[in-house]
Parts: sequence; structure tokens; C-alpha cells
Amino acid sequence: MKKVIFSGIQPSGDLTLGNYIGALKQFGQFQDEYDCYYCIVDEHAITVPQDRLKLRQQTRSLAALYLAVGLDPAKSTLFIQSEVAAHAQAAWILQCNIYIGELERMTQFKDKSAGKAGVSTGLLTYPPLMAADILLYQTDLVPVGEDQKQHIELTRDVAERFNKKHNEVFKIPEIYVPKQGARVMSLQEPTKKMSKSDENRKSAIYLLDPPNTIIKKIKSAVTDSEGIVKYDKENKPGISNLLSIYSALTDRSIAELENAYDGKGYGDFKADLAEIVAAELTPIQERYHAFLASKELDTILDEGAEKAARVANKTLHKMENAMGLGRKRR
Ligand code: ATP
Ligand code: LTN
Repeated sequence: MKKVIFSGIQPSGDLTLGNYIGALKQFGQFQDEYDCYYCIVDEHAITVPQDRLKLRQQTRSLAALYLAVGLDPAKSTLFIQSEVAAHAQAAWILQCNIYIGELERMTQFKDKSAGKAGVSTGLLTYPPLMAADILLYQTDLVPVGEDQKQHIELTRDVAERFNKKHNEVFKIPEIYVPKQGARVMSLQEPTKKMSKSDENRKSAIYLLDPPNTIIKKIKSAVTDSEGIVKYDKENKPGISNLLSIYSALTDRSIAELENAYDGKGYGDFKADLAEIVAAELTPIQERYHAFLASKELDTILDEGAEKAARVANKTLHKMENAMGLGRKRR
């Protein structure tokens, strides 16, 4: 039997180059070897306030993007989290097996709740829902950016704890982070991660940015005054980030790039990088617009949800049996 991959992205805004390099770009590569589930995690998105119409539009847009980067619905199961009820049901059971202290320690929770009034309970219980996503499919591997490491560790902990108490219900998943570009940084503040919810639109390249915007943003990316293309994350975070992006998109090593740009300034380097990014994104954008306008998108999502529910319900029933919920189910 094929091993299982599961990953999810929130429809919480326009996707960035960070989402692409850290997550999306990997997804297509697994399709032939693994049984892949790719989810649009809209229930995670509502842990912070969302506009109802925008959320729907972003959900559809993300589905079209998944397809545009090359996910093949004949090989991968593509679906919307809220359309498979088992996710919320399993999350509740997992919440009852995770301690509050474990959730309060999560850096994503601390970052997103710091200084905010009216923090939702969902923001705190975000990780059990994510654990449910992963564990319901008996997942082997979870491709994500580095920022999700802590959540995957908690998922493993709760799965091991549950298995110990209730016999083997879950497969214990492993994280998969890309070698290059696991943490793409902001173009304006290169010590902060590039994020789709950043208010400064210049800090991120969005997957749907037109080529001239991409060129402008890379040109104005913050670097240093030394003018030497060299990787030094501590002292030269800006150029180091651009080097990582370049390397992730071309499969050329950082050392090779440093050599190639030896004696050249940041101007040449940035111009080449802008061209590479635009060349990577333009065909994706063309396919995206075609999918967004097609009826096929709804059929793919309907079929995806149906298949996902069949698989997820099997694990959910095992969880309910283990906890003694309802009547015995097979
Ligand atoms: P938000 O800013 O709204 O929290 P986000 O941009 O972090 O969102 P998510 O939907 O949380 O995006 O993440 C989708 C995937 O993209 C995850 O696998 C995450 O690890 C990855 N990812 C997000 N930002 C980056 C980044 N800057 N570098 C590499 N990977 C990233
Ligand atoms: N928490 C993730 C999104 C996410 C996810 C998942 C990723 C929700 N459920 C399951 C992998 C597997 C994020 O914010 N990037």
C-alpha cells in the first residue's frame, strides 16, 4: 500500500511565495509515489475574524491554485475541511486528550494572540484540529514549512498518548520540510517570516502578482550596504533570504550562486531573481484563471470531499469506539 501524505493551507488571504516554496511547490512531487490528501483548512481560518464572502472566495481561489501548481485530482484528493464533518468531530475528541498547558505553549498561539483583545477559544484549540486533519488519514508524512514543526510534534505526542491508552488507533506522522526555503522571510523585514496576513503588501510576493509588481518588490527588498552576494543569515538577513529563494526555485546551491555573482552587485542579482520568480509564477497564474472559471472545480471538490469522508470516518469510528462514545461502530 502507498504511504499517505496530508497537508493543508488556510484560505486566509492571498498566497505568498513563502507558502509556495515552503509547501505548495512540494505537493505535486509526491503524487505518484504517495496517496496524497490536500486540504483547504477553512475551519482553521476562522480562528481569527474573517469576512464571510471573502472567505468563500479565498477558499475557491485556493482550490484553483492547488490545481494550477499541478495537483492532479486523479492522483491526489483535494477537498475543503468544513465539508468533511469528521475533522471537527475528531478535533473534539483530541481536545479532550490534550492539556491546556500544551496549547498555551504553542508559539503560533502566543504570536497571534499577543496584545489582542477578544482572542477566540479556537485560536487556542487550533492544534487539536490540525492533529485531527493529519491523524484521520493515518498519515505518514506532512509536508509543511518550518513554522509548523511545533504543531506536528504535538500531533505526534497526542497520537502516541492515545495509542498507549486505547490500543493502536493512529499512525504516527513525520514532518517533511524542504531543504531550501522552509522559512522564506519578509522582503521588508527579513528577520520576520513572509506571511499572507502581513499588512505591508510590499513585504511579500503574492502568487498572483503580475511580473512588473514582482520586479518592483524584489528591487526594493531590504538588503545591506556591503554589496556582496554572500549567505550570512545573522549579519546579512536580506540577501541571505533572496539567495534562499533563488536556490529553492532553481535547484542551484547557495555556494554555486555566491560564485556566480562574485564581483557583481545586488542590482544584477535582483534583476535575475525577479526574472526567475516571474517565469515560475506566470504559467501558474494562467492555469489558475482557467481553473477558477471552470465548472470542473466544483466536481473535483465534491468528489474530493466524498472520498476524504469515507477514509476519515473509518478512523473517527475507531476513535469513538476507543472513547466509548455512542454505540459500537465498525
Ligand atoms: P498566516 O500568515 O495567515 O498565518 P501563513 O502565510 O503562515 O498564514 P498558512 O496557511 O498558515 O500560511 O501556511 C500554509 C503553508 O505554508 C504551511 O505549510 C506553512 O508552513 C507554509 N509557510 C507559510 N509561510 C511560510 C514561509 N514564510 N516560508 C516557508 N513556508 C511557509
Ligand atoms: N496549521 C497549518 C495549516 C494546517 C495544516 C494542517 C498543515 C492545518 N491543518 C494539517 C498540515 C497538515 C498552517 O498554518 N500552516
